[in-house]
Amino acid sequence: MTSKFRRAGSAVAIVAALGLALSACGGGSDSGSDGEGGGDTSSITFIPKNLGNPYFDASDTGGQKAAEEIGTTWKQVGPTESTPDSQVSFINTATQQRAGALVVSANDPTAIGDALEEARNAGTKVVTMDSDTEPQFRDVFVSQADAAGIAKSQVDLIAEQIGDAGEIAILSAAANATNQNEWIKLMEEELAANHPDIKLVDTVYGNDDDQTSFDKTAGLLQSHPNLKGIISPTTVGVAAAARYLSDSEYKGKVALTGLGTPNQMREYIKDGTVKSFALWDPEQLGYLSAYAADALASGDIEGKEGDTFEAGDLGEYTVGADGVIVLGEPTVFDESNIDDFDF
Ligand code: RAM
Repeated sequence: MTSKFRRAGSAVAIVAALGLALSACGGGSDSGSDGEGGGDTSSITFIPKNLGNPYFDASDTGGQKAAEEIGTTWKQVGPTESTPDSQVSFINTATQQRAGALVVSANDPTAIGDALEEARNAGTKVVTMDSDTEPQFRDVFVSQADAAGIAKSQVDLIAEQIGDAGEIAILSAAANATNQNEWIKLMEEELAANHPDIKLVDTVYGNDDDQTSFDKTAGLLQSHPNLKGIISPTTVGVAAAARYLSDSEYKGKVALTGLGTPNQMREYIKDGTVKSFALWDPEQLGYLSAYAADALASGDIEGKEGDTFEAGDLGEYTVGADGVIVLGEPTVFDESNIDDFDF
């Protein structure tokens, strides 16, 4: 921890403590409603793509932990559906409440741009995490891992499972999601460059909704009788697809991989529906995002390339080109290690 950071951190803690004493109520977290916490200029508001996704609940836990360490407040609010502008009203409320910083996983690269601009004009710092907006709308983007590395690992996993040949499909999240669309573009490039015998026959969107993703899986299997594998680069999609496959004639015949949480995928690894999948730690992503948000809100960093800040247990991070901060490398989960993880 730099001394500069320590000073900023304790100032934030004092402001937060005063805020709590004045309002004589517990700080915000996890309610899913906007609350009335107004005017705590060190507070951090987390707006995931949608509520009810264990992935974002894990990020919320990490953010909350970091906020406690820092001595500020953190709360999660957000829409029930991951549609392009469903986050706008939550951003506007946080702006009116003069939140110190927003941490947002964007459902669309531009639809929330005006609302974020207003927030920043009012002095609220903006961190995108997990799924970015266009760079002009935020101060920094906390990225889970290098996008090309994620895409390559998804393609490598399916190639390994289907003998590097045959038809595959992608079951994605929302059609406009910045993160999934970037990974899909890079997966297509990777397939074209290194896997000439794999044919991507369809890409469908489950909107990070369990039932929609389940139904889209059924649709893919019906429309493509020769399908050999599915890649689902969304924790909601891959779990729903695994549930469908595990109880169908396709179990063990159609391969499935993607980005999933070990807790949601464990039973499908154990029952043989899924051989391997990947992810980073979403709790760490929330934790790092909260530290980045606080470093911006306290004036410790501006979000410029080369700025450094301390992120608690994770150590020091440096802001890279275009304001991007990268958490680390994804992990591949299979039968041999799935029980070592709990998120
Ligand atoms: C879902 C969301 C999130 C994505 C993960 C892999 O939870 O779409 O944005 O990063 O999957």
